[in-house]
Amino acid sequence: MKLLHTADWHLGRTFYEYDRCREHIHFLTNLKKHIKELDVDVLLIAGDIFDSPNPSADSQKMYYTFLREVTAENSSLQIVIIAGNHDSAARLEAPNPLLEGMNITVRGVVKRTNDDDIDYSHLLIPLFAQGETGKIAAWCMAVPYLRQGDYPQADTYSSYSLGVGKMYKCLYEHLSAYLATIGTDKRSPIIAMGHLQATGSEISADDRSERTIIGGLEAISPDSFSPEITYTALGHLHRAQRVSGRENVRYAGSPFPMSFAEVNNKQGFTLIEIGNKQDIKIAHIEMEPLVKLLSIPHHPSSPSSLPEVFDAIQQLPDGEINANSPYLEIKVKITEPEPSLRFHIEEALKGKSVRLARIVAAVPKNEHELKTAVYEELQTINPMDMATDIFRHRFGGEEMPDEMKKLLQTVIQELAV
Ligand SMILES: [Mn+2]
Repeated sequence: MKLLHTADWHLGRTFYEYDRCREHIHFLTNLKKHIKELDVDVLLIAGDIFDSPNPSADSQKMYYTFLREVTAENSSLQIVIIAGNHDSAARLEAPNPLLEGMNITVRGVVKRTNDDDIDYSHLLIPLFAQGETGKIAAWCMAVPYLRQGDYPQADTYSSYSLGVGKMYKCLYEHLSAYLATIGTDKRSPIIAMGHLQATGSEISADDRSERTIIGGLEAISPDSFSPEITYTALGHLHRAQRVSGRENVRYAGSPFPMSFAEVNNKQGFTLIEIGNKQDIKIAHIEMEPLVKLLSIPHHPSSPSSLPEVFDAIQQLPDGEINANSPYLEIKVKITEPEPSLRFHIEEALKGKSVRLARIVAAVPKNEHELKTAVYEELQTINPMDMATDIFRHRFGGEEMPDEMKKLLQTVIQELAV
């Protein structure tokens, strides 16, 4: 059985003022090609399909065109999609009556049973392999991004990380109990899905969308995923990676760089092959992005002086600017205000086949420290860090009490999109 794991498409995302629609179409075309060539049984999309809970008509059209075409081309392909923190859970699920007819299952909302318990069975999706009609080949625990109240209470504070951990545990127990009642003696492979931040994973240096829900308290222990689970398909972090050294607990990563911080990630998707004896082969398939991201200086940690920037601009390829021209960021060290900096850089870039995305001007505070003062950088500050800093200043170095942190975290969690 072959499964393809992808996540964090962020359809509709813009990059500075540039539209990335062509890059998304390029990715989806490639994905379709691979699904057909590899003869994939199940496609898993682990959240953040759209960049916004209220996606544009164009983004929605791109998504539905992909679903329509990929299922038409591969008649027995099954697709399981979970909502991420950027998606609207209810909106993503709304077309389910149509999608179910195309062998596509979307899970965004955690439903309740009549006696107000979590409806675990709704999140358990049977998976089928091609050519074995009617025979369940594996089970998928399709857990969307969880908001407060979606998960069982695990302690008196109703902590997020413990609650999410308990969610997977209960779901696994629910599935095991069900398999026992139907008398399955041979265990089927189990695939878990999730959109969360797992401890022991690396985040991109300045990705605001990832960081808004990262504050330490809500990172999920990878122990939440039982060793009995054949593969855990995660979304949310944009870097493809294993979690805590576990081969079979992975982030697929985003399909192309969403920020300059992600430029060295290996973007693509992950192929999982499960053999008859539940032996598993995992391979990350890298994909060349349609549009490259360039940085001056090439090494991002130290900004260049203005003459160095002009030198580097000279080295850029000449040519017309088109929709495939690379995006460029320039990090420049300045010692005094340079009101015409942008103008001079734009002049120097004339005739170069690049699209200027951003200029970061760094002013040295003293010899050893560079202070960067751009709006984007302010956005990268974790709200929890900001609040605890202010608390410390205002109350004479006193730390914010844990209970207050947890309450604040709940609010940040609710607002995180
Ligand atoms: Mn996310």
